[in-house]
Amino acid sequence: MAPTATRVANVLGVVTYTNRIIRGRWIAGAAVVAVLAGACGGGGSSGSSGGGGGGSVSGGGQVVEIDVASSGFAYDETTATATAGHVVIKSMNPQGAGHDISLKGNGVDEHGEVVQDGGVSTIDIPDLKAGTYEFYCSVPGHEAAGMKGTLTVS
Ligand SMILES: [Cu+2]
Repeated sequence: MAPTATRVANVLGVVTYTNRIIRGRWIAGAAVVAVLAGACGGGGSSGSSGGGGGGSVSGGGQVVEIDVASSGFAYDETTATATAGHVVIKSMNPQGAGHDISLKGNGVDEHGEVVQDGGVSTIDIPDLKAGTYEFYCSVPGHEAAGMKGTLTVS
């Protein structure tokens, strides 16, 4: 009886040990996935991007960020600038209410997708000419409520 009991105990011990290893690996794997997800997640909680200045992106085109304000019918800024050429305007909307980024003036009439909860509305204009444009939210009533600003392209 005693040897058998010992063997059972050993087997249980091995099983427990094995479980620990498997669980440990699983946790380590999950951690790696979480880190990767965080790395790819992008934006979101990266805080205010400051002046929202332009920058270039590998895909080509100057990126102008005009995020929606944390509340109300407004963007983070009422003015923005860009250099003539390929311009991509990105507007992250942190609100639960839907908004988009639209641009009009000088024959341009572009609308980004209506997004919410951290979604990004984007307008991609291959050849934006120098001039003064109005960026605004095209959801009915929002532009009239003040959700607009001026984009100066030079
Ligand atoms: Cu809006």
